Amino acid sequence: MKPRSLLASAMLGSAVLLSTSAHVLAADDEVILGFIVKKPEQAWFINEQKAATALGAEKGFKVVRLAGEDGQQVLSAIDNLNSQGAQGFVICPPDVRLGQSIMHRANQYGMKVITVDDRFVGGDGAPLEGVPHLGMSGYKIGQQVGNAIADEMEARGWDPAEVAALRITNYELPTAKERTDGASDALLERGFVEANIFDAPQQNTDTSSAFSAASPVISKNGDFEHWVIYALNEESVLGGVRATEQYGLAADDVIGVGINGSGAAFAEFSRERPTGFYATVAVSSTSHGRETADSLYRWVTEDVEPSANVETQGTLMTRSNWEQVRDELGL
Ligand code: FCA
Repeated sequence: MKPRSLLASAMLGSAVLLSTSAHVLAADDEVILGFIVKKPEQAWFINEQKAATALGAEKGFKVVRLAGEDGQQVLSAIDNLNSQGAQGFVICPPDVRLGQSIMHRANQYGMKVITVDDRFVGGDGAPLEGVPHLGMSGYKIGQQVGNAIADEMEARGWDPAEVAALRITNYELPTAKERTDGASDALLERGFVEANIFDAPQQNTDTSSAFSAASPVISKNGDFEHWVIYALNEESVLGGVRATEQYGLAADDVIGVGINGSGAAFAEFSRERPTGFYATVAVSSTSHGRETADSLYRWVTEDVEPSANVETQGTLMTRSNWEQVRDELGL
């Protein structure tokens, strides 16, 4: 460990950062926080990092935005943060099972860590204790998705016996499972036929992996004329919608409902003609970025321990209200 980091760690141990020794270390007094995300190209994560940076500009701390698309890249990002003198970082990890190794590296440097969106799990599959987290209330938001689909099926007068569901799954990620489970349960409560739900397991949480997972499932069940689509996020639902288009289904025959309410959904709602992407449950990525950065900042500077787990809520966003919801959520 570099002497500078040792010193920084020692300082972090004290509740008052601006202690008597602080004047000697003027350069180290600057608060520097990392914000590492698994998918730096996705609008959700771009906005989270942007919001954290904006808060830093307001409050006087620096945010270093980094990509962590796999374990190796995350560990290098942490090394990089240490060499810049960072006191901690917020992270949405590329794989929640990396929690222990990420914490090991962070602890070596005396850095504080908060997870956002995807929560670390330990060897037993349960959330890793001791790492504060802020994320969506997955099951509830999933139920909102299921109910929005059921409402729209009714509005279109579809007979549930003749509707197939494309459930794009990612069961290795607990927040993804909670969301699709919530949607399935709500749909079943509303009379959806369980045998008509078809799983398309995706390898990743993006549009292309969802498209690859969805295409064979749609062609294998070509007897169905009406499809509903849900997944952990709108990027994945968009992959499913693109697969129905490629198969030749019309927008009127598809009801896709996503989750996030990010630029990916805005672009879709801005198209001249409606597509099968009917709606999304929007959550404020701005608040996710701001709140986690703020908690970390207060933890580092005032020793205020963040809440163990904060769950955020969503609002249904459709082609007709998306601009209003976007503004309400500060997106
Ligand atoms: C996960 C998803 C993202 C976003 C976030 C809150 O990380 O992959 O798209 O929904 O949770």
